[in-house]
Amino acid sequence: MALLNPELIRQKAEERTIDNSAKEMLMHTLREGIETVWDRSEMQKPACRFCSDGLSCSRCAMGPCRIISEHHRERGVCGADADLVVSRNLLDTIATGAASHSDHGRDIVETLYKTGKGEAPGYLISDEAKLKRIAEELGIETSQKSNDEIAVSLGYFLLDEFGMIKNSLGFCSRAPEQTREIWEKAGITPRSVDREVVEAMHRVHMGVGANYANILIHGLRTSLSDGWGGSMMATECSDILFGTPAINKSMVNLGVIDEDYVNISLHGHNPMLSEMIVKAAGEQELIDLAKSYGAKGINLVGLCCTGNELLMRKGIPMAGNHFNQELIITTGALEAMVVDYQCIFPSLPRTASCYHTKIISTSDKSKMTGSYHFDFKPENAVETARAIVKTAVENYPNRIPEKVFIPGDPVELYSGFSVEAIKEALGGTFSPLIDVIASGDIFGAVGVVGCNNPKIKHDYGHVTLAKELIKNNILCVETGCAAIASGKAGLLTPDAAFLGGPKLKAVCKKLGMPPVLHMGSCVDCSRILVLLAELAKALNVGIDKLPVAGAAPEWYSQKAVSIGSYFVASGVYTVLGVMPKIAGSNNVVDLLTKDVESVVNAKFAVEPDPKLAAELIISHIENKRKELGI
Ligand code: BF8
Repeated sequence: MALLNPELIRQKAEERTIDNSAKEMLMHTLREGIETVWDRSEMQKPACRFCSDGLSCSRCAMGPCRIISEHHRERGVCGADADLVVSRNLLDTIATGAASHSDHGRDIVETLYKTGKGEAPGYLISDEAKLKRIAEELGIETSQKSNDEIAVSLGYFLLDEFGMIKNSLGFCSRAPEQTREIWEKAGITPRSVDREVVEAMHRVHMGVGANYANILIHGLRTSLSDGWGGSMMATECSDILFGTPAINKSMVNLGVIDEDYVNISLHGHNPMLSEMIVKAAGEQELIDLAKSYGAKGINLVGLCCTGNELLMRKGIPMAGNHFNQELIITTGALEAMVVDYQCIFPSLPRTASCYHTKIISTSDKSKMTGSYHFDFKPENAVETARAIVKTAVENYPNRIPEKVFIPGDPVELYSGFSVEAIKEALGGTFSPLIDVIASGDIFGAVGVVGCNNPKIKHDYGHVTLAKELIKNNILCVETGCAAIASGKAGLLTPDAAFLGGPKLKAVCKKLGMPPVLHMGSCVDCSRILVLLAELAKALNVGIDKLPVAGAAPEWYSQKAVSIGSYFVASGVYTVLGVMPKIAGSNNVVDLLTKDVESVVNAKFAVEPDPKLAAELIISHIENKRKELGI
């Protein structure tokens, strides 16, 4: 039901987000009675305490069970206690996240393979040098081979990394020796992608894993198969196919929607779809079709991580992050939202039903009730992308002008900070970066990553943490929805250096760089791993010795749990802004926030207040600097 009191509406919007364009749209949705994620979150309250604490189990048909120690229900029907129920649930969560990133990676690797085979018309090898470099790194002979042949060999090699026979992951050799020794000693060196995920599913079956610590250690191994496996493959092969990102300038927030154009938003994660839509939308025939309907042309805008992929490589404007996905529909000026998979609200067709917007699903893994479905595959990518764009253009005359409401002006941002782009900007070597870290001009670096979650005011966690860190001369490297939040808040420009501490400000001024660097989508957290590995190897230490940290201030997704776990397993202290569902087991909490440090020299912390999270991180970096003697 619509809220009619304007003051209440303004207050509610203020409570929900710090994104000004989102605030305007939220007031609009509240006035119009259009349901959003915040409303649904309120309707779900109060949350079940057992579920929040990880103490409910519905894995088998003897249950469902809830562990309630004060009522003598200390064990489920199978006999599992709180530690086991919580740890099994958490391993399930990590495996889901690792599987999601890695299955995305597999789709990209398969596209590379098919491109080499000539079975994916429309796709090209865009970065030939990177194709050769990665192939050679993995021991593939390249000198006598054409690019297509190398793509086939590399694709085959990487597809094999998912399987069970090799029992090793090629990209793990990128980690410093000291870090790999820690993994070996702890028994968490990942053996392949699918093996770790399948084994995780096996271990959570009733009557298999019955020791919480043993279960959680496998969680770390599973997450490493994501970070140094599936996600890294997704990043590297996307760069080969679509180009390695270089520093570029673009715009962000809901204001990138242009009333005069056919607007299409690209939402989801996998660039194999969105890159083809970009090509199709550039075709004169489709632009002319748009003009024939009275539009000035076709305007593509990104959302979430597929948006990040396009922003990083092509400078396509970004409409926003996770919690902007419903609000962009309510502008009334969106002809189509094209989605692939992950982080797409299943209710989008319902939201769109109030407008003319068509939700177009494209993956057979991710069909949605109420969407228009196009079966997109590497083999039919060109025709399907054209058909999708044509559908969007033909929907333009259905737009209802009275419903159009586009908030504010977009904000400028810089993105494209791949490891290669950072190295190039530093003059072809990481030495200048290491020097400024050693001198203390950059006190440390923090990977701020992850999502939006209604438990934290939209973007407040990300932006507040980033501001606190840069104020303390700490460089932020960001991915996913965190990076988009910083973009909307104006932190991704060199001018934002004025918000930094005096030392960081001077470094940013000298190098002309923003104090917060956008390193890409969530699978591109693997770029952060590669950067850390390069820095650690230059200093001849393990990653655990670096003055760095990770943070996920507003995480919601299983993928974010996998990222946090592989950060920690790689030696990076990581602070979460939202408590995972583990509070029901003190032993699990202690293991993850204390004892795991004796295994991988890193641990988790949970701190919802971003200012306090910054304090934890600063003191951690101080300690690491002392240990390094810098
Ligand atoms: O993979 S940050 S809400 S869009 S899960 Fe999703 Fe979280 Fe955004 Fe990208 Ni990542």
